[in-house]
Amino acid sequence: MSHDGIHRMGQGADSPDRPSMAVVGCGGAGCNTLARASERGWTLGNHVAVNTDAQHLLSTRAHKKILIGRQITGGRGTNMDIAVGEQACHENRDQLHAVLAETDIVIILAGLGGGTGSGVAPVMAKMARKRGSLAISLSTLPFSVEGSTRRDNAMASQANLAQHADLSMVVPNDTMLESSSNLSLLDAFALADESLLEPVRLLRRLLTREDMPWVRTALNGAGAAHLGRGGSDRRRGYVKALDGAIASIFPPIGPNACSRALVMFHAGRDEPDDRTLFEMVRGLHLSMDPGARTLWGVHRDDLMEDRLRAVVMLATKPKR
Ligand SMILES: Nc1nc2c(ncn2[C@@H]2O[C@H](COP(=O)(O)OP(=O)(O)OP(=O)(O)O)[C@@H](O)[C@H]2O)c(=O)[nH]1
Ligand SMILES: [Mg+2]
Repeated sequence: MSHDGIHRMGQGADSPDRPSMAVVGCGGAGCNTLARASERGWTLGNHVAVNTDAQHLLSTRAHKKILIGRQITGGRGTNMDIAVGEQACHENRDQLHAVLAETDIVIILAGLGGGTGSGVAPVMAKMARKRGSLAISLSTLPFSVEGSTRRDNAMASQANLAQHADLSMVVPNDTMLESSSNLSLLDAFALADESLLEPVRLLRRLLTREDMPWVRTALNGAGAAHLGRGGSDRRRGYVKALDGAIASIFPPIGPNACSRALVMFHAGRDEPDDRTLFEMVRGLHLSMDPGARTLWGVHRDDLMEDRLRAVVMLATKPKR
């Protein structure tokens, strides 16, 4: 169903033809996020773990593991050196290229701040794009208390990702502490992992091959984007899920400054109905730039009962 720049994803098939997807965890945190998905039984595509740290790679879970930069790091990590992370990719270029072959969408996961994830994620994005895949990166920014080296690494990597990925989004770890200030570090990382994985899971559930031309046109070269997530239920009002997602968007931006939106709902089997969801999406669409493109879809599942989750990605006009 298409409607003045609005396209609904995941329509019309009981056993839809899915685009091929690779999910690449870069560095320790990226691999941990990916392993968490595997532990929960979520297959998001071909799970690829890439790290300079041999020990960590051994203990992680993925379909394919690639140790990079053994010659420069001796298999012991980069010790927070981005340049070493980048060099490590070049050492194992062929393996990295091979794992991206014939993949429609490459999702890149990393915790920015160290040397491996921050160095490797933008290189993977560049390689994926060069091969004709749509490259989407989702990464976390370090906690403020982690210090300036990690912050500077993250900022440099964030800029590189915005340049090389089709769509790049960041989630600040500090926001994990907003729900509860006495959260353990482990719990905070688990929440951070969830914030990266929810959009990937929904994308995986929704996208069909038929959607790909729309998705490519809308997202190709969109660059740095803004991610928000929200939830509600029947009692509080379904519209609050999308409003909450838009209010939580990082970095903060108003829809009126944007020309691209991707809205994914996770809803119960029967409600809210498609019409209600579409009206919510249309409201957002009409508040954006004239000529904006909006992609949306809903994944329904009995376990949601009368709850609704909304994930929103907004981007300004593509520059490339
Ligand atoms: N979500 C999540 N974030 C993590 C986890 N462990 C660390 N982080 C975050 O990710 C950032 C990068 O850390 P690592 O992934 O360990 O670093 P690396 O990319 O392996 O880089 P080097 O070890 O320096 O080569 C940290 O600064 C933390 O903010 C984790 O298990 N889950
Ligand atoms: Mg590491």
